[in-house]
Amino acid sequence: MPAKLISGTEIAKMIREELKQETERLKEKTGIVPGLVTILVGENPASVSYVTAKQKTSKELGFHSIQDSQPADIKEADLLKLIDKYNHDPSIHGILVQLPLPKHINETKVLYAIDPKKDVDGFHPVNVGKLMIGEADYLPCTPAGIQQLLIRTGVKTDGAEVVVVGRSNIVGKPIANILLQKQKGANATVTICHTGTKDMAFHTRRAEILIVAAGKPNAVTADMVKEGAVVIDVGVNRIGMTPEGKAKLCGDVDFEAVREKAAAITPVPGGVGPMTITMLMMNTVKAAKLAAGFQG
Ligand code: L34
Repeated sequence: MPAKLISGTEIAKMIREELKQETERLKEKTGIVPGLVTILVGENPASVSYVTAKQKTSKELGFHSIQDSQPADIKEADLLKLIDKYNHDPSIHGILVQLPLPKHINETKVLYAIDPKKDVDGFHPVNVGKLMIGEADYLPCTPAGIQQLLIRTGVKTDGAEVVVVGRSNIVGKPIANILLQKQKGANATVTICHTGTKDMAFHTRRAEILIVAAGKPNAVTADMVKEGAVVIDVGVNRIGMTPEGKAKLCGDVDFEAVREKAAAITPVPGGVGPMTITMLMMNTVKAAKLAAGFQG
């Protein structure tokens, strides 16, 4: 029997409905409107598409939202100044600088410049450290979205064998850390595979939950997957254009073949992507609540 599809689109919709109500309640009780600025440097088509979706969603939820687009040749110092302006703007609770940045800009420096209280991406070293010790205020959006997908589809992580393919700072390392915590929706045995791994299939075949963030199509094929596994495909690869001029997307997993073997699988598009955007909204509501000292 082919795998059950885990619809990120559907689950994201449910969470956004909850967030919309939370935003209204916050406004009612405190007069505070969650404020989000998305900073986009240059015009990378994928980044433009993601940031546009983030803006659209934040408006739908009733946020105060600002799109700040900057030219690809902006000086690093000017970008840092811009961030500092938003650090001091009380109407803004969340600051997102879309990655990747142009090569002449030091990404680490930029991430350090964001006030950790407004770091709704969870990329500032203070927040990365807090995650490591199980004290995170903001979980990075893609990993947080993956955890929500597992929780809300009733996939048991407690004691599960989880294998993560990929060790990036924005997906691989944080999702491993999240699922490792002695907490609800976590407490898994986690293995991380990467380009230095000797026998990738040896590890992936043991996975009850397989999370793939390798950044290339067909990084995981059916022979690498255990019968009955839950497969989360984080990849978003642009592999051409549809006749209508839209980007054709595929994940990192050989979807059709793996679907015959897995118990459940996320599609691309419509899997992890929409969850990433929704978790940004969740973090922004949380940032506004923390700023307001609002517990409800
Ligand atoms: N600072 N940079 C920062 N924060 C992030 O959380 C991100 N990421 C990643 C790239 N850079 C970032 C995103 O926003 C990846 N990412 C992201 C966001 C949304 C989607 C995919 C990746 C998404 O919505 N994907 C849709 C398809 C969208 C399309 O047609 O292009 C999907 O259904 O998978």
